[in-house]
Amino acid sequence: MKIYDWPTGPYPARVRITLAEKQMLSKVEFVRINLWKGEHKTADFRSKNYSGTLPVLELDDGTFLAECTAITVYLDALEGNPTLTGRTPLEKGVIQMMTKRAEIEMLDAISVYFHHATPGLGPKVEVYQNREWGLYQRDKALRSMHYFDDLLRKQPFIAGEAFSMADIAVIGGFIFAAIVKLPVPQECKALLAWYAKMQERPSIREQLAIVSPPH
Ligand code: GTS
Repeated sequence: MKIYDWPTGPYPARVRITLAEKQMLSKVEFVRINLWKGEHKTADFRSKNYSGTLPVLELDDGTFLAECTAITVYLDALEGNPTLTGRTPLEKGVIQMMTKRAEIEMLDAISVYFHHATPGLGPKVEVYQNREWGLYQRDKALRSMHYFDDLLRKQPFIAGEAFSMADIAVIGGFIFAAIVKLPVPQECKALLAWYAKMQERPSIREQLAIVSPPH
């Protein structure tokens, strides 16, 4: 298998955390696509992923799977513990719901802020920007941090009682928040305590070191 990847990107980090959790990192060849040079917007790359985003998983039979959630569902079904997408129908449903919520409310919102209200990937890549939309999404992301904080006052993980793909999606939000310098408010104590606890997992600690190496 191949993963089209960018080492410091929050979304590719989600899939690398998944691979690490499932002890599958060594089974994958990583192919670097330089986001800052716009390599993800070329016709060749779009033939692999119409949306022109990373990561993309290429299977040995030539199938391309894009979207972190879809890739995670696929990898989770392949093998190994822990299960990241749930065992029972209800667990599966809740994890999908919370992953989507983490994306819509936090990670994707921060991404929109980055691409629209900051220089983003630079003028060659950011061909359309709408600053007002970006700032609106930044505020939405900040509100979501309070939502996740409230949630984590009542339960240990984003989707309930067990670590899952939804936790990894919120970790992606933290990674992007650090890139755009949007600190999680100090009053979000449960969210910050959860983040500290997440870093006890080697998969997350190691990937955080790659996305934001110590200076
Ligand atoms: N919904 C997609 C997913 O879940 O995979 C979003 C993927 C995405 O936005 N990836 C980023 C990207 O390709 C990579 S990174 O920001 O994490 O590095 N962004 C480039 C762009 O131009 O949007």
